[in-house]
Amino acid sequence: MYDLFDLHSREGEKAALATDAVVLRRFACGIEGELLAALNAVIAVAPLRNMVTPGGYAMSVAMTNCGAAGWVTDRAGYRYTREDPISGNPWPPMPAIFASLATRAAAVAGFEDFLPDACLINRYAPGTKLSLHQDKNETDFTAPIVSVSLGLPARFLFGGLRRNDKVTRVELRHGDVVVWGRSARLAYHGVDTLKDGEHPLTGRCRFNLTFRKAL
Ligand code: MD6
Ligand code: FE
Repeated sequence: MYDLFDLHSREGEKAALATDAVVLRRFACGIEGELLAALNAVIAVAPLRNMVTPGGYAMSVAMTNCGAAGWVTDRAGYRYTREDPISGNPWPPMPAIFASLATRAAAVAGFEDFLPDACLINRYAPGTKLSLHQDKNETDFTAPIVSVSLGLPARFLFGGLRRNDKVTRVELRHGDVVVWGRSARLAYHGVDTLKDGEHPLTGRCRFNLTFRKAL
């Protein structure tokens, strides 16, 4: 059912980004209304906020979490917490539609039985970006990461295991899902400065949902 199309095609179902990393084009299309409704319910309880890096800089991307664990950063460092530091309450539960999407996408990419316990929600406004980084605060690197793009398109940067390795650039559009793991699990990646635009479902922003097994 899923053929390998080239990385930059619009209609290709499944494109290799690197070894053990794939883009599932428009995989989330069809349930985006439900995803955004669930997203808004999470944000109503655990508002988006600009976290501070250990170095003291406010991140331009606004973030929140749902699930048993949430990724946070502050002057004390990067880590996962079970509670939202703003409210002191547990992060909102992961909506069933989120978890099932992540599990299905992982399976299509060759990772069976992915059960995420953390979903980081990122909101990019025009002009914001996410610098090249590795996701390495999780305890179990055998699980993949599933990343869902909603709203405005963004240029995603995907490198190798060393910061200076060559970077592949790929546009992620509304509904695209990226899955990576195994040899790509600790690859450097980032998001270029978001261009201005207007999306019918999200307005002037891009949302990204990143699912992980953190605990
Ligand atoms: C983003 N994503 O696409 C940022 N990390 O907005 C990430 O940092 C990310 O997409 C790990 C795995 C997938 C990702
Ligand atoms: Fe990341």
